[in-house]
Amino acid sequence: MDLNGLSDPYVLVTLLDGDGKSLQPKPDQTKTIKKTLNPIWNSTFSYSNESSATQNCMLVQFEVMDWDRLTSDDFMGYAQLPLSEVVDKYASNPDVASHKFDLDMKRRPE
Ligand SMILES: [Ca+2]
Repeated sequence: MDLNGLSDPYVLVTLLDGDGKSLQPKPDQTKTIKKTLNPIWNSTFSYSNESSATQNCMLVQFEVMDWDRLTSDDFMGYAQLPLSEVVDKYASNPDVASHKFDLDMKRRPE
């Protein structure tokens, strides 16, 4: 959080394997939303199911960062979504085009 009580959050999205290792050369990144504590990114990232990263993905990790102009960006928290939950939800409602997932943000790895 910045001195003004707000943050400039963006999210790094990373596909992880079963050991929690990144499957991408670098994470995907949302745009930065300046001076807010209630960001809405509305970002879309596409992953081909033919890529080895997608095929080996077990978790999708979302790391929320605070962009800072003069210092390195601050880590704010993270959440992980098991891909099995996504598959289960779509399998149980195949006619629904999109689904919502509730994610619990954590401050540090457990
Ligand atoms: Ca900041």
